[in-house]
Amino acid sequence: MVQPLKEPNKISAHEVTDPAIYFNRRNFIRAGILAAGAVATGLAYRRLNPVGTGGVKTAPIEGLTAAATNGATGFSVAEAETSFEDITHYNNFYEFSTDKEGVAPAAANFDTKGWQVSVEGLVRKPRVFDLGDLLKISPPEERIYRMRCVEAWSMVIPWAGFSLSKLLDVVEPLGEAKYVAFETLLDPKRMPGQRSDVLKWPYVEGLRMDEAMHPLTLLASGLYGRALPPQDGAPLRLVIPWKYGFKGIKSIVKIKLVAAQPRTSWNEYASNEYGFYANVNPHVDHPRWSQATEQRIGESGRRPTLMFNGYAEQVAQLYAGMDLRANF
Ligand SMILES: Nc1nc2c(c(=O)[nH]1)N[C@H]1C(S)=C(S)[C@@H](COP(=O)(O)O)O[C@H]1N2
Ligand SMILES: [Mo]
Repeated sequence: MVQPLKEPNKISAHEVTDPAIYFNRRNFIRAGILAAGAVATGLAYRRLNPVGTGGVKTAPIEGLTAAATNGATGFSVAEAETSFEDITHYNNFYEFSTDKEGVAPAAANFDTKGWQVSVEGLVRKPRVFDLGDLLKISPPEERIYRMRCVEAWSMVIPWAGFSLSKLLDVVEPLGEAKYVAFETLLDPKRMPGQRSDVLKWPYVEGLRMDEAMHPLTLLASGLYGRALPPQDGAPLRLVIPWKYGFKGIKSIVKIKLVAAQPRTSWNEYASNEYGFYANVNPHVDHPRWSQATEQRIGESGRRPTLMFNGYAEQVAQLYAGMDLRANF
């Protein structure tokens, strides 16, 4: 979304570099490292030796296991994982920078000590969780999901976390709760991008209750077997793999169960371009670009975008009977 927000004369050279060219250059640089890594893939290896950490040092996540699927599918895609280097150096996180490569350096010293998350609203047991207590609700699982940004690039990311439903169960939602509203930290001292009015702060997002309770909806605290780096939304973010990336709100401090559809940041910014649902849909183009194909970061060429980002089998029934063109 960066380029459309800026005057042409404010776009720096690297922002207009085609992602394919940019990443092929970087792939070339790390080809040697990857060749060594390819013979020793797997959770244990990655946990100890994330490929190309690029100076990102976060704690390993203890007790990480594969998702307990109970026969359900979609928790792990069999597609090449995007490198740790790309996942942590090509970011959208406007609280730090609107420049994708500028986010990692701007967020490097983001301090999450003492982090708390308030879970409130239409629940029987509202509670302010210390992060450590929240993370004890359920064991961390590795979930390998596709991630499709509305800007038509994509990645495959091995997240760590557990289903949001586990947290919601703890606070006991009331029958009147129909939606869940999420908020990012508001603190312009620690998040310098909030001193600009590029978006209205804090960043807010929302889901319908059944979307929030879907087992694929992930409360993520890590990636590649380590705690989330700041640029990816430390210490806690949302990941909804069948929706455009902007629904995956980062650095969450508040989760509120509500009766009415909550406001969401990008919808408020441009409601004709970014809907509340934001389900990945190759048949509904963005007003200014096609959504039919995408650039998988680290690959050359484009691949077709899949309905619900390839998770139709798991989630299409949530939208049965809805007009997906009107509810985009
Ligand atoms: N608080 C907050 N959350 C955010 C964003 C943001 O700017 N601020 N950007 C969103 C967008 S547009 C995308 S594509 C993903 C990017 O996640 P990643 O940088 O970890 O790949 O985060 C989403 N969550
Ligand atoms: Mo995005």
